[in-house]
Amino acid sequence: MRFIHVSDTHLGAAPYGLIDRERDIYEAFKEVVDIAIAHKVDAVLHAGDMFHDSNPKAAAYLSAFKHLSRLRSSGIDFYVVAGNHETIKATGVSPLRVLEALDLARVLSDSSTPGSVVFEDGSGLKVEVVGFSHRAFDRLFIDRLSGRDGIDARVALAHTILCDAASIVMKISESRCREDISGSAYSINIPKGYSYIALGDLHKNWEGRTRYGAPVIYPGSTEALNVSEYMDKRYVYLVELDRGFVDYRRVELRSPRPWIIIDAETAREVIERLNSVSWGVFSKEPIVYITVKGGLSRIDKDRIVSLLNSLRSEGKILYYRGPLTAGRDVDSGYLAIEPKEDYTSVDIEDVIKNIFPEDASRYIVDIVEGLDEDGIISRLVEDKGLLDKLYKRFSGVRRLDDY
Ligand SMILES: [Mn+2]
Repeated sequence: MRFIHVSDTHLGAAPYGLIDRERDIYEAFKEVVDIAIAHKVDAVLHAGDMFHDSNPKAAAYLSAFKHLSRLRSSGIDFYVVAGNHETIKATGVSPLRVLEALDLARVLSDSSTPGSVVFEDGSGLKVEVVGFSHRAFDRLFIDRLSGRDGIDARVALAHTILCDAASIVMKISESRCREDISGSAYSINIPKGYSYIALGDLHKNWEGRTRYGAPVIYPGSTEALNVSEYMDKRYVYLVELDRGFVDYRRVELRSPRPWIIIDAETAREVIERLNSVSWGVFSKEPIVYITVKGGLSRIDKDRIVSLLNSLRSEGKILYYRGPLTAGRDVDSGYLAIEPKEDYTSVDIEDVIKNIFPEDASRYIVDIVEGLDEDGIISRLVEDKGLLDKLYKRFSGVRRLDDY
């Protein structure tokens, strides 16, 4: 079986609020589908955050419909798990289910339950793909596979943060990750039985192994949504599976927007670097991101900005962030000319986990997200101990009619 592993396409995102950047996102998704068709794969495995939002805009749906239809006409299956971005908030229907209803995708998991499918390729090889949405991620570490018979190979498809990867890629401390995510969220804790672990959620490329030697792979997002996600190249993985055999390699994407990152000591250095760029090498106008150590005078700032503005009006660069005109620049000796982060979404689960006792937060997350799969509300009503805890937590809060 041959498949493409991709993650975090974030259809519908418009980094920095720019329409050109939204187009970049769709172009990257188109390229992923082009690659899958060119390599004549059996399937595409998407590890989540296919959409940027749980209520995607029309253009995002259009991109998904258009390119998934091309996969379908080429006889290529599309399997996906839900990431945190597309997870159901109130309606209980993830946008991925719309794709499934149109027979364009198979959603393996978009709740707290994992799900799996058995794929049989032309040679009779049976591969089970076990999917874990970001709400089912903890099940990835539980040593209990489906127990189906006659399976030749298993692949895990999961949207989750592993602390060994995050501490390197996102520079989050391991202890903080263990507290925030899970103490067992490590490559080495992924159980035996998988030939390949296809992950999503980290927007940068990372490769690890389970203690049994299976590759644990984050391809990274198909576009950088902000400067912290910058990599000079972006990838999908081409994976070949057979009985007792796995081979995988990175396929570089050509469409992602280039960046010029300048980390300079002085204004003069910034200007020299900008003047020495060979603009002809770029297939798209780059985004410029500049930091200057040592502070800048107003004149130097004006000089840099006027150069950037002329580069932009000549169509050589797409975007830069205007300089800070006040604040910590000169005092701290550090000025950042940086794009404003557009990434302001708040994970409701994080908020709830901070407010409620741990065992209660699980119920409340589900209720807030409009799910009642396991009869949560009726269990909550019956669970006297839990209600007591909630009551204690809020007994200090004045009721509305006390005012
Ligand atoms: Mn993501």
